[in-house]
Amino acid sequence: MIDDLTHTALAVTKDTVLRILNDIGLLLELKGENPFKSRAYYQAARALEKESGDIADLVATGAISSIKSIGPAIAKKLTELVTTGRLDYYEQLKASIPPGCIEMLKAPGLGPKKIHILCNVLGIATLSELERACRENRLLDLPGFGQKTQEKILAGIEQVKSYRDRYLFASVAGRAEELTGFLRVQEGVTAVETAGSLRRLCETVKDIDVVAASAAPEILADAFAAMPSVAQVTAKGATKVSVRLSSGIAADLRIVSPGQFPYALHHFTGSKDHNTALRGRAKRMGFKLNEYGLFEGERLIHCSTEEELFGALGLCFIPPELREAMGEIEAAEGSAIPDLIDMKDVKGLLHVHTDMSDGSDSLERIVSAARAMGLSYIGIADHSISAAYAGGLSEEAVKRQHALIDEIMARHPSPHIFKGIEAEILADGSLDFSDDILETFDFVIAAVHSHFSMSAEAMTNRILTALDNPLTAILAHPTGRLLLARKPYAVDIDRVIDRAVEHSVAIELNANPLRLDLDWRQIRQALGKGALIAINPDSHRAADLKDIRFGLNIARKGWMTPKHCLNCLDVKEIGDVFSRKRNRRRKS
Ligand code: DGT
Ligand code: CA
Repeated sequence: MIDDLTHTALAVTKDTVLRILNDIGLLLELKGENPFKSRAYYQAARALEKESGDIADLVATGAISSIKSIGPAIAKKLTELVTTGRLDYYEQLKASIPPGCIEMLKAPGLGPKKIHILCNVLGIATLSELERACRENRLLDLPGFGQKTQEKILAGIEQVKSYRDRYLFASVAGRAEELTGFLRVQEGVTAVETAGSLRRLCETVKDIDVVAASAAPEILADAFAAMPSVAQVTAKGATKVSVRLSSGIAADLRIVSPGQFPYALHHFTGSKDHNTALRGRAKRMGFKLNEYGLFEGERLIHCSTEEELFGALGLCFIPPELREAMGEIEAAEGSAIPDLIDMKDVKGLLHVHTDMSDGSDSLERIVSAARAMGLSYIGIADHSISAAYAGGLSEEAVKRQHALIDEIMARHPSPHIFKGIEAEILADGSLDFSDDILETFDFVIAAVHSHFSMSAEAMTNRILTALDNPLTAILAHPTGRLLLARKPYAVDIDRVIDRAVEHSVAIELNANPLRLDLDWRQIRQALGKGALIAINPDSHRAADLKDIRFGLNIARKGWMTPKHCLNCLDVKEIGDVFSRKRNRRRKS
């Protein structure tokens, strides 16, 4: 979505160029320009996405001009963007549209054409003006709008409002690391850690919390406030500095003395409910716990690490990601904190797209990326025939892909390539390929990508039917949510989990940082019922195999250990799991 791109001297990446091309297309649509104009930008983005060369090289050699679908005018703009880090045309275009109209794009049910009408016919320029117009039924007289559209828009506005001021973990984590890296090397600093929801590996965060210990707090406060990435200093005292970064997110730095660090780090890591529970425990033991220390009367109980702090309270260390007041204190009391899953436990990755459907890298490239990651297997799962929007594979294409996989495996036995498919769950719960075709795959992932607005009962039955198919090995992104963008569809997840357990279908934890679906709270619930979870990258580029780390964060938040995870099985074990599915079909 259109973002504030504050240009720096940093090299412009291909992703940024693609995003800006798509943004220009959208902005032109918002302005009500000739559709040919916006289409030219969308087409240029698609063409560039398929190019494997480095964007800077394409521009430097002039090869950018010979790419089909990139005409001279767009090539010139791309050259300006890549060589100067800024595109004047884009900046002017953004400035010519009220920010409120751009924000409206985030509301489901509102596309650029409708927003253009609302802004130009009704003169609406902000989300709250639009909300008022809906409540006053002023949309009903507009061409192409009706009662239903108006209701949908209102629901969309509610959603945008509820997501305002939160950020995806993945879009903030890198910035927080830069920030702590900067603070660590400042004079007098003895310790720096991120805290808050970011340290707890939450899927979205409101801000960046950092705790630092320093013998020279004033110097550190000044250095933090003067960082080049700071757009505004919102509060500045001796122990706390609050800023807004130029990317829009707020960051809070708490500065404490080295002796206070473990207590402050624990306090500002939270969660609030965990803190409340731990303070209650301390009180029952005759202590007082706060951000300044653990006290017995006036006496400070000395702890030099968080481990020692937990130890003083009779507990083993609680990893930050578990501090959600969901039984972690009781578990730590009995030394029953699980040995949480880690990247070293992951043997392979499933649910990987190639350029045969809507991925952008070839099978071979993906396989080499998997090899470089040290994986012992990879499970290709492109879209199936009825996913026309995503270049779903025809039966013919499936045969070609299988032949290609056989050929690659003959040349390189490792990593092993499992032949999979992400089959569409149709509205009636059947899968879109016949079982005879599905049986030609090693594994079948069943996925809902359509008819999201069914009733909970209908959606649940639809998914249960798909789980009843003896060939279904994995249920993809079980609730369909897109973080900060789309709510889960209505579904009785308890019944879905029960049925998945009954038929030994693994439930996906989709590692795409926008999805992270199944939610960690529900993962915990699913583990309690004996579910097996597949942590899948759902990658559309070789580089996105690394998204697995976002899935692992959430898996840990859901108390997962390697034994709960399908892709912690070794190649032989997972091959046997898949074979059992096919045998079950033959018997059924
Ligand atoms: P967020 O920012 O909404 O993503 O979530 P958090 O958990 O980072 O919340 P935030 O930034 O408001 O506060 C950071 C931590 O500081 C929080 O997890 C626990 C601690 N904290 C803040 N305010 C309070 C409070 O009023 N009481 C207690 N016990 N702890 C607090
Ligand atoms: Ca926070």
